[in-house]
Amino acid sequence: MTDGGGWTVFQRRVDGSVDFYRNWKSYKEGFGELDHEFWLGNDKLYYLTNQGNYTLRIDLVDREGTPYYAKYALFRLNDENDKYRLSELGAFSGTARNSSNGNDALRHHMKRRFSTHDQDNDDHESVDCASIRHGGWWYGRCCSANLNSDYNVELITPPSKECCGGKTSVCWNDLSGPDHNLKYTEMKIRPV
Ligand SMILES: [Ca+2]
Repeated sequence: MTDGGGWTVFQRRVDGSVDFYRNWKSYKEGFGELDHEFWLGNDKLYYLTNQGNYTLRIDLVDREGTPYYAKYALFRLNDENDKYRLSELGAFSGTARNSSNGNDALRHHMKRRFSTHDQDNDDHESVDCASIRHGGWWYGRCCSANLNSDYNVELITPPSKECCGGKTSVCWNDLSGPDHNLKYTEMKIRPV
């Protein structure tokens, strides 16, 4: 019932009980448990986000317990032929951004195609981002947010431009605090 309700949740990380380091077919079809940790599936996300215009909301809690959210006025995926490209990401509102320069971590991933360890569709020629960052995602070179990486609530410092200082963890750069490592995430959509 966050923010007026009516949201369809398509991703959640809570405790690391579900392995997110999975192949293309698994991300295509979805995995996990809907009332716990899961990925709804790229085919469903494509179908849902092309029925009309959808808003994306992402709720995050860092390892210290500080909550953040990111909201995007528009969110859309292309189909499998275009590797589930993140084709639309509208204007940002929320708290999950760098307070000094206004950057939000998902912006780097706009227009990127989805990659898994068995399908390198990223924009990094010399590196297989999904393999080194452990998880399916819309990688560019490689990521400034990665909510499908390994669940890992150790303190990871210092943060760098690359997600979580190059370690594998559920991460979102451009938070106001020093720690970009997350212990809770939820991604959800709602018709505009
Ligand atoms: Ca690559």
